[in-house]
Amino acid sequence: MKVERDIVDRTLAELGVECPGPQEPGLVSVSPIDGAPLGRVRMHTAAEVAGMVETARQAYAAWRLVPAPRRGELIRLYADELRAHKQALGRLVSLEAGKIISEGQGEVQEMVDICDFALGLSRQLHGLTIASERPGHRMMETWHPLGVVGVISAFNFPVAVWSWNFALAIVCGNPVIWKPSEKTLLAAQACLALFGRALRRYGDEAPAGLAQVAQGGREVGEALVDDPGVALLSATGSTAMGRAVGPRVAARFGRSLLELGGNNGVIVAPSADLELACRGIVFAAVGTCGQRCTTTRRLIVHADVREALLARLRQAYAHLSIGDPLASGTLVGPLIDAAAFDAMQAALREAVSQGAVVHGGRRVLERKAPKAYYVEPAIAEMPGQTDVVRRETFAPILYVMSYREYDEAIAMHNEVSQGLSSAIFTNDLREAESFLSAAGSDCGIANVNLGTSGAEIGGAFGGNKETGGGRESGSDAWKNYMRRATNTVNYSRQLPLAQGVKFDI
Ligand code: UN1
Repeated sequence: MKVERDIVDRTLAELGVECPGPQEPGLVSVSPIDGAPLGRVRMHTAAEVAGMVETARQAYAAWRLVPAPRRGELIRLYADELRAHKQALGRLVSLEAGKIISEGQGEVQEMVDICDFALGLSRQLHGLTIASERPGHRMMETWHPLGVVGVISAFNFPVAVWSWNFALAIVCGNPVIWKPSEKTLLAAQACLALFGRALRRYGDEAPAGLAQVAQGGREVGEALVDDPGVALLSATGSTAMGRAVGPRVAARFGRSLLELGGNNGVIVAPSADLELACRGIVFAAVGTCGQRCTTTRRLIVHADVREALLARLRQAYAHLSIGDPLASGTLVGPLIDAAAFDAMQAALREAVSQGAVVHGGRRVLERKAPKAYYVEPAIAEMPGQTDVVRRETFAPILYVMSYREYDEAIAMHNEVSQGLSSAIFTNDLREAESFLSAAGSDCGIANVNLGTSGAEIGGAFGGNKETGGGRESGSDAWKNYMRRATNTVNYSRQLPLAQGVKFDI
């Protein structure tokens, strides 16, 4: 299997991505499809990041004064570029992250959707008016732009998650500095290039430095984390990364928005439509080769329907087409790299040592693609929720446990330390409502009769517990990117004090 150079060159040219000359310090982007280099980007130093923060601070001073609906217009123009180049950008996502074409395109659609949402929001950045206890007084809250936003994103959603942050940050009046994953460097350059085209159409109102990309390794990320000029640091990645980033940003009283690991469970009740459940589970368990933070990793199935469901799942798994994500008909592309493959194999060995019966999980296509890592998605039948099940392994492993009583299923579901997404398949109204209730799923996302992945942008996205608590994308997530002021106006001729305090001078 080999990525054709011609496709790469055409894609990069259409998107306006220019690779630096060989004399410049660079980072190489490698395709997980065949393990071969796709291109280079210029690498930045920590000192350069400090310069970017300074540029962004100046941009903020000007951009915050542009009326929000005018800021929205810039995002509208950006969405035009994304619509026009959806095929090419989606293909680049597939080339760099290894997702199948439909999922690559879907990711760009997610960008378009959040831009549309942000555009509407640019006329809706509203605060409350609040009844004052004092006569002749009015109280209200106002939302102001926050400042420079830093975004650290992961390889698995190389463009969508950044754009959730970017589109909202821009309409909220903030410039963004983006440190993409070192595995998806070119997709970030492409987003920047397309935004550059939108800026040219927008005209002079936009200051320089609204969107900057800082390419590099850990030191570049740390420069953003530690710079007091970065008002909000939004980071997506592992719980380990969040554990390092969160306290450092908090130490300088910065704001952080963390979207960390998930260990998403699905409960399948005896009344469930098993056909629907099977389809929902397979997409969520093997889509993006198990490398979404919303991937279904745990299946908690009622003992009475366990065999029937497992038979369907095994049948579906046996017919999955695994291979070149650019080829039509493929459902499962490669893992991102050798380390991901090693982690998957280690988890499967550990599962076996903890009593698992494993189906699938082997490497395939090794002869055709010796430097790439294609795997059969695995189903691991577990004796219970053992240690390996409680950990997030970023690979297509579906751990299966059974239950007898509904309460037991909920307890098992909520027992893990992560809390991103969850689902129940049931036709029992009481179970469905209970799952969504205060005593039900403890996750940030809880679904009934659909899978754990593939959320729409209109809702708030994020999770609880070790998932970090942040909420991005829809609903009122925009408030992360603004600072709130409570304002009281006295339009009387008296000066009554609140709480009835007397202070006569
Ligand atoms: C992620 O994996 O970091 O809900 C984001 C989903 C996508 C976003 C996933 N809309 O699966």
